[in-house]
Amino acid sequence: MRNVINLNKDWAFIQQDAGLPQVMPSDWTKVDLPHTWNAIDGHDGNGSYDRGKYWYAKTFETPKQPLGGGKVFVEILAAGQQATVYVNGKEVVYHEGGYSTFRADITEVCKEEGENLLVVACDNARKESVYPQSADFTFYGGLYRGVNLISVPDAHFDLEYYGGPGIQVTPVPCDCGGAKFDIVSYVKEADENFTVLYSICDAEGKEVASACRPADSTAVTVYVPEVTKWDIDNPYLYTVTARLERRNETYDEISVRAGVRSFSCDPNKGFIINGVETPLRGVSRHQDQLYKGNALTREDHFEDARIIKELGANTIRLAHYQHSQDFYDACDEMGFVVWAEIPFISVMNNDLEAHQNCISQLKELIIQNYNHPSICFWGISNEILIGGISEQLVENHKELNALAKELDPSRLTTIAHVSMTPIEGPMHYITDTESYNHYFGWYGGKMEDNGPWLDNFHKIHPNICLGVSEYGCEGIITYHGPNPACKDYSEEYQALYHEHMAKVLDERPWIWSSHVWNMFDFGCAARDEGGVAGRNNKGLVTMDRKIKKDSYYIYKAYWNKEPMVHLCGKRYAQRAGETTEIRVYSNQQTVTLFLNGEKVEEQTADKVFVFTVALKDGFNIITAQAGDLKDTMTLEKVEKEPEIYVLPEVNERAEGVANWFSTVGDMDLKAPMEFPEGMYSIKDSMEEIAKNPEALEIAAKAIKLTMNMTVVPGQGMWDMMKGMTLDRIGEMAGTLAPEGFVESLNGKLIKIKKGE
Ligand code: GCB
Repeated sequence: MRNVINLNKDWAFIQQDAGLPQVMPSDWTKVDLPHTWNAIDGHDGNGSYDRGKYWYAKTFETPKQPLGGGKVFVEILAAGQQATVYVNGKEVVYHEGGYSTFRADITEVCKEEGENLLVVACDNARKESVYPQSADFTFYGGLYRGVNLISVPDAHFDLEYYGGPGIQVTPVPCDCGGAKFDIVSYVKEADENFTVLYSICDAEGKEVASACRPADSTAVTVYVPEVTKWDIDNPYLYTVTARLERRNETYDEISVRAGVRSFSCDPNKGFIINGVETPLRGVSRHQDQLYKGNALTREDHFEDARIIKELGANTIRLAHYQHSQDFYDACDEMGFVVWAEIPFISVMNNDLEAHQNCISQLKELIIQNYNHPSICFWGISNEILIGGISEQLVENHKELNALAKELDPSRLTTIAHVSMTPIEGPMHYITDTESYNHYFGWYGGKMEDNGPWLDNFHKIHPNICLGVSEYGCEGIITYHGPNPACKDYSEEYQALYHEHMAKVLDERPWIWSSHVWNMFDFGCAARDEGGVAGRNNKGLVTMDRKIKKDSYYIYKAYWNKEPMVHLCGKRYAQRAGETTEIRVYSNQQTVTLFLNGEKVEEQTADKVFVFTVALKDGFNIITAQAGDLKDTMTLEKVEKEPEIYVLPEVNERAEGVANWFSTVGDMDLKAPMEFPEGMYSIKDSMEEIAKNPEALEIAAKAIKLTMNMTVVPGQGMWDMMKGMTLDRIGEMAGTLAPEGFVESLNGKLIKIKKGE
């Protein structure tokens, strides 16, 4: 029989490229898995993190099959980002891609008696041909999901095909109330005496159907006369077990869970599950937590899923790579519709090898996760036009899409376009559904631009199923003020932005899915924004999972049917001024506000209730009440609000923009821009501009002043930015660049000669 032995305990680790040890090293650090060496520096704000080739070692005894013979595999659940595995000094597998499972047959190199030495060299240094290369998150290194040994008899279900489970189950509901389960399993080294027995059990463990097939022809359709469907509110799971039998003995056994559901997308009706139109409204998630990095336990994954469930979301985009089986399990069990994707992101590398890496990561994603009923969409790329478009890029997308459809005709494909992807062009109609990442109201533009943009696209492309794959803005719970504005990083602006977006999306059920960027703040070592370096702070919840920001509750009011009332501004606790605004989010019709026990007002509204109150000197108790529900906070009236409420940079940048214009001189900012030959201009890429220190200084200053991004060649977000031209960056900045700003930038650049 199969024996799976967990090897997570008692590893030796060294954060040096120490080379292959011949014996178990005694002077390395003792660690248990899951483990990453970037748990701290991956988001500590230091500007960089350790990317290198580091070594793990562990001893194990060769597991034995009762009848002798058999095979032994090592299973690495993921290794960031490239890994070479050795057993007793011999290389057994090299794997590229930091997010998928891989295995190696180590039977021949294991010892008959005594201990074997397993060594893994993990490497998260940049490798041009392995995705991701440039992206807004930390590429953690290490054995961060764990390692197993698997011992099987000679005849067994396949373990070597792209790290898959050896069985593929496709449940298809029938109109009659039953379902057919198309099942195929992959058997290795079985002779004519072997058969495969299939058994389908319901959620209570009762067998509801079975089948038997010869081991050399395992495909079968099994019919279950009455089924309970897998749905968002009732994620009902069947278990399908395959047993490899020889006479009266089970040689190998595997089980997977399966859910019976039908789904589709329609450009006008949005997402439909089991015949019911159900707009998908939810969040994106990265797989890391504060000071744990991506070395998360099954409990950590389930806890994240529970927080998302409490929000009331019905979908999760698992960005930007394959996540842990634990998380897909949680989604199967809790009823989320999942968008799973590969890290083909930001900038395409033209090398054939890089394309092959995309292909192998897509194969692994689909083959390893095929059976999860929560997954309905395969995402083939994210914001890939940041690096510009080419015929090859379009071809590669077509190839990836065709591959996804070939491996899995039962699901839909999708793509996350970067905001400036032209509305017309070759990137459309490749995948079954499409989505845009839009940050109007944060990086550029106004939040009010979102609705009209979506309506316009829908009008131009009435046949495209359109979703919003990302939208969001930073919210840092220290910053507050009475007049929240874009780029002030305040908790209040983030909440206002999401109030707007929640409504825009609620009013457009034809949008097949929307995903807030992001559910949780996450690690991005290169970032330095809003006074919190090393992280992306667009989460609705902080990276330590301790604080739900006000923006979390607006979605709870929209999406979670359980009655709730939430007072905003609890952390904006010391307030100045004659009056102050109190916002309340609730899914109840009527909310009453009390100040120090006295009723202020009763309001009837839809989700957002806004009251104006005059605080008394000193402490004030504010209570919001909706039916039996209450929420309370204490606010202090002060002469002057604390300085820490305002990020110093916010004022400095406003002054900086004004000064910028004062140095423009008598340039006519309304005249058409000129682009003289041999001179720099906004049409140049950042890489070109970086060749001239003067041009770079001007460009970097403009980007800092408008978008608050720090540009230093070779550092931080440089990889993502270097291919972009300044006019595209100007487009991104939108209204953050005041009128005449881009013209004045061009005016400054065209005075600088190229090649000097
Ligand atoms: C995006 C990217 C995502 C970033 C996000 C941001 O569009 O897809 O990886 O983290 O923007 O916050 O800028």
